[in-house]
Amino acid sequence: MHSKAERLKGMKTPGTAAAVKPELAHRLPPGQVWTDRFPILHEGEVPQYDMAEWTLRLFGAGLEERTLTYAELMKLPQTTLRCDIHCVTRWSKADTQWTGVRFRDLLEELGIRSKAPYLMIHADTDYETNVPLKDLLGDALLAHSYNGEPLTPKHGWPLRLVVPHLYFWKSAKWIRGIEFMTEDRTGFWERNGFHNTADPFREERFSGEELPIPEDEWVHKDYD
Ligand SMILES: Nc1nc2c(c(=O)[nH]1)N[C@H]1C(S)=C(S)[C@@H](COP(=O)(O)O)O[C@H]1N2
Ligand SMILES: [Mo]
Repeated sequence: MHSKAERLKGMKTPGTAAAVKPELAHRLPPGQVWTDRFPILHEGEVPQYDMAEWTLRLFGAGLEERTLTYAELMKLPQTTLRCDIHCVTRWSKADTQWTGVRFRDLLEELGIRSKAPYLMIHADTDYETNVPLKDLLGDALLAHSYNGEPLTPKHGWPLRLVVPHLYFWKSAKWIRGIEFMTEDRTGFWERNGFHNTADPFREERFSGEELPIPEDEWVHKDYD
């Protein structure tokens, strides 16, 4: 029988002494391994910003377009979130800590009552990912800090989304716009073979055929 679990058991993960953490076993989704490092993954270049020009745009079905400056965002209620993160390339990282504005607090503070059930998160550089509204009304955070320090440019400074219960490609770095939609539309990875809903505990990695991503691909990426 084809068994992903069997193959993973025998897998070597160079440089990741933290791969086995028995006390955290119940928090590790199927097919994942823990890492203590912080891999850096994205398409395209790390963007550079003039913060005097930077804005976050909210638009789409059921709301008048709104534009927030960074200063305005920083004045909103701030929340620190501690969570595990899970990348589809099979690394998971436990107890990461993010600070920023909860998505639901943003809606509340801006008086946005749109019931549009789907959102498209627009990000640099030419990245977008779709997330249902219901997945953003819990812990999801628009984060500007990691472990109490401003995000590094490579990890999404000045602002990234963190949706802890979905695979990490939904947590767009360098976000610039949030679009409310009456119907679902697919984002970048969702159009390119990744699963639309992306629940790591249901192992919703791919939408059709498995993509040929080597199981240790992430080990060879850039890290912090
Ligand atoms: N703007 C943007 N955000 C992105 C990506 C991207 O290519 N562009 N990649 C996603 C993927 S696949 C992952 S795993 C995480 C990685 O975040 P990290 O580099 O901080 O670990 O960012 C996500 N957010
Ligand atoms: Mo990813």
